[in-house]
Parts: sequence; C-alpha cells; structure tokens
Amino acid sequence: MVIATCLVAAGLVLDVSGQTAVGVRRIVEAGLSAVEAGVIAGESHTPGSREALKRARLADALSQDRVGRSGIRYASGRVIVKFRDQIAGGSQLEAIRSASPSGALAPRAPHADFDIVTIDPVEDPEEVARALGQEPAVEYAQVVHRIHALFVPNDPLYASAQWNLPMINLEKAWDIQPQAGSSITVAVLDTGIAYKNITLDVTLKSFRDDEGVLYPALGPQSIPYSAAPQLVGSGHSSRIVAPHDFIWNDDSPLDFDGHGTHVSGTIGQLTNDGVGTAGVAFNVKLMPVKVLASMWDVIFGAARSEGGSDDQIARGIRYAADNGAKILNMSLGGSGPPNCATAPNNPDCSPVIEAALRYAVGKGCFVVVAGGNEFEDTVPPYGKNPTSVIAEIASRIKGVVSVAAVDPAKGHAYYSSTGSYIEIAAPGGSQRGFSSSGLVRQQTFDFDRTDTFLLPPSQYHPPRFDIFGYVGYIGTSMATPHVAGVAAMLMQQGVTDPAAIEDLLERTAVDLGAPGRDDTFGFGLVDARAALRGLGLAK
Ligand SMILES: [Ca+2]
Ligand SMILES: [Ca+2]
Repeated sequence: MVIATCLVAAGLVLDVSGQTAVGVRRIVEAGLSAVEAGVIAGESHTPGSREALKRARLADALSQDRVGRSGIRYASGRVIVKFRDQIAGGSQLEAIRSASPSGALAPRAPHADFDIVTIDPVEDPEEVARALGQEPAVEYAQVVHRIHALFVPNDPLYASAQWNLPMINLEKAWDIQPQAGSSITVAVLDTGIAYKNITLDVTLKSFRDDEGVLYPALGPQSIPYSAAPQLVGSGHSSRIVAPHDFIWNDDSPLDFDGHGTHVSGTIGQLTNDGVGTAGVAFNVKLMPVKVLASMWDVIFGAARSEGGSDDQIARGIRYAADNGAKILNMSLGGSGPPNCATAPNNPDCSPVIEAALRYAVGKGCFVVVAGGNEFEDTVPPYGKNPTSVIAEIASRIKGVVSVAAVDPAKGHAYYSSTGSYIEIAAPGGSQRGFSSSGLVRQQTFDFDRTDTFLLPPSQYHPPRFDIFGYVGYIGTSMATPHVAGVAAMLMQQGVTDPAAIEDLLERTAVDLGAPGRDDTFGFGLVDARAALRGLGLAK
C-alpha cells in the first residue's frame, strides 16, 4: 500500500508491538491561538451525501486491514492472545508454533495484560486466533478488530439552541452542583483533543484515492494547530491531565479529525462564560487518550487504517484507569454477533476489551459506551441492526453503561442500534424531520479547513487545525458524553461505586417507549436533576 511503502524516509520507527509503522512528526510547542469562526458556512455533510460517501470510500482505499468472512474488518499480520497465568515462556512458544508457522511473540506493550503474536501477513488471522484459542495454555485469542467513532457528520451550524442540554434537565442539576465535576477526571478515548497551541511539522506523502487517482506529495509542511478555545481556552490548560496517544505512541494526543474535540465539548465545554456552547460537567478535568486514528493519521503515516484496534483500545482503557481517570467516555464501537456472552470465541467478539473494562471498573472507574449507529445497516452475517460488541459487553458489567440516542422529540434516533444490550438513552440528534436544528452542536474544527483530502487532487492542500466553529454532529457518539458528564457530577457528589452510579442513572431515567426497560431506550432518558436528587438532594 502507498502509505506504508512511502515511509522509508529517515526516522521511521516501529512501536513497541513491532507492528505499526509510526510516521514522523515534530511538535513545536509554540503556536498561535485559534481563530473562532463562529457560524461556519459549509457544504452539506448529510449521511449519504457525496462528501460522506467519498470519505468512506477513501478510508477503505487507504486501509490495510483484512476483511474477515463475516465482512468485519481486522488487522493483518497479528492476533491478540492472553495466556493463562503461570504458563511458562516455553509453553507459550509451543502454543504459538502449533497455531502458526510464522508466529512470534512481540514484546509486551505498556498498559497491556495480554500479548500480540505477529504472523506473516499472508496468513489468515482468524484461523490463527481460532487455533490459538484451542491451546490449553491460552485463556483467549482473537483477531484485532477495527473500531470506529460512532458519529454521523452533518451540517455545521452556529449554536443558537442546544436543545440537548435542557432535555436532560441540566439547569436544575447545575443549581444542585454548581462546581460541576471540578474534582473529577474524565478520560476521553477518542481521536484526541485539540488541547494545545503548537506547530506541527510533518511530511505529506502522495496517496491514491478509491478510484486510483493520485494525490500529489506536498512534502514537508508546518501546519498550524490550536487548542479549542471553548475547551481549553486561556487559563484552562490545567484541566488537561495525563494526555497519551496510542496511535503515535507519545504524550501528544492531538485530534486531527474533530470527533474527540466535539465529544469532549459535550462533556465539559467551558460554560457560563458568555461564549459559544455549554457542556454538561463544565469544570471536569479531561484526559485525552487517543485510540482512534483519523484520515490524517493515516496520511501522516502513523496508522494503517482510520479508526482504532482492540489492543489499542484495551490499553487505552487500562491506561486511563491507572492514571486517575474516574469516568471513561467511549464514543466508539464495532458490529458483531449477539452472543459473545455465551460464545466468546466467535472471532468477532472482543474478550480483550471485556477484560480491560472489568479491570477499569475494578479500579473504581465508571465507563460509558456508545450503543451503536447501525439500526438501518446490514452487516452480513449478523443482519440488519447488528449487535454493537462493546455495548453488549457493557450490558453485562455493572459500572459500564451502553447509551442509545434520542432525537429532539425524545423519539428513537433513526440510526440508534436497538437490542437487549441497550441500557440508557441520551440526546444524539437527528436531522430527519428536524433539519439542521436537530443536530448536537459543540465547538470543533471547521472541517472545510481540515478535510482537504475530500477535494480534487488539483485543489488538495495542507490542512490547518486552528480554525474552530460550532459544528453539528449526530450519533450515539454524541449521546454518550451526556451520560459521562452526569456521571462525573454524581461522582463529585460522593457516589464513588461504579455499580451504584449505573443503578442511580437507570433508576432515575425518564421512561420512554414501551413501559419499563425496552430495547430502544433501555431504562429511558438520562435525567441529571433526578439522578442528583436521587441522592436526597432537593432543588
Ligand atoms: Ca451495565
Ligand atoms: Ca421504556
């Protein structure tokens, strides 16, 4: 593939797992403050639009993943394995040898309790994982799935009406707790956050799009990059704690997409400052944990595909739990079988993420997971409205909650996956029947300035990440951070047990749809005021 083979330049390094070729970048810790564009006039980005389809095809064209028998994407050249405790190194190697002639044990990565077995890229990882999983020395083995942010990009708009925050009864909750989570750290496992002013020196190599059209090499570039002013504005840099990047393997989890910055805005956008949009728990500390690669991370040479992989996400969860995060927001997911609880060896299940989630809850973390955007999608062989694998895991753990999306009329958002694993609902937005007023708006990059790979090659130019506006997205990605923010306020109020937070949120949710818990809304719409009042706090 173009992206990997163009990385022979000096400075190419391999990450600790020996698998991912990491591109070269230099971060100059000096840069200008952002330009706030306010109203962004832009082309439509609606689902199914020419731009959205182009983006999806380009992501596929640049991807070096394999497509498994079920149609699910996963990484070539490696599988994840968890050996049983007290299995000696020699027995581990014997098990690997019997599963794969080329298999080799990679050095253990930081923040992992599992290992990576590298295999020849021509070998079938599904076969190797299945064979390894049958070895007595092995607790589980799995392929490395591709996991995506769960948003549907949409028309950008200025923030005139954030229907989503009053809907969950936030104003009363802020009366109860004006400090809004100031002692709580929320880890955002996502595409990174626009959290500092820097200059980014990278080399832009050529690539080919889905139609084979060549995009020219732009050579070495200095790209401006700024903190989102409504997230980290002047005087607020101390709210960012323990940032880490599992795509570039360094401590600068810069968002090159906009998704992580948007999600973080819903959790904790600076509020009551007379500017822009508000966030739920606007005083929380934020821990950016980058586990999802954007298109630019692929073009810059740090990732083989857009999105994240099970091992990176599992390590990100453990990292957040080990570094003081109390709430983990995971606006991401992937599709798979409905029965991972009873058949965890299905190659499309993810025992490595389940183990990491159980570890995080054991360390006192409350975790919020997107319920999935696949209600109208068909993923063979799992059919229409396939199960969201990580959300299904959430439903089996007290202290991890899966979140469906509602539209501005508290109806089922058309994309929001349904199933027995849905636990609670929150505003995810919809443009169907609501036009652009139904979107969830937060400050993030002006995508006309960042997504230049969507232009024809003759107009392709370096991106700039220093111009921000109030942009509308929809998805269960957007619903999830509402619940993370309310959970942060509960934890600030003294409810420290993750299982107790889940109970409280579900018990005080406003029932929607069929009476009682149902597969569309779970226990209902999260209600910030009722959850805080559930503690006996009147207001
Ligand atoms: Ca749960
Ligand atoms: Ca109901």
